[in-house]
Amino acid sequence: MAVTLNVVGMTCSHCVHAVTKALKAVAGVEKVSVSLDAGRAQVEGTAKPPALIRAVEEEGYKAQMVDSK
Ligand SMILES: [Cu+2]
Repeated sequence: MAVTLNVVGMTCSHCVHAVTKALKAVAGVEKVSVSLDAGRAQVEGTAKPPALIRAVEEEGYKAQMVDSK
């Protein structure tokens, strides 16, 4: 499964790192790709979208799911 999240609030590479790390820590996540310019995070693996959104929000950013397949 691949989930694309819209992530609001990232302003620099540290934010990208924080979001990437938080998503990678979610059980079932295999691959994470975060784009600062696009404000998007792409996550591959078996983790459920709500768990991914929660992980991003715990870092202080806002996230919405834009695509899941
Ligand atoms: Cu930052």
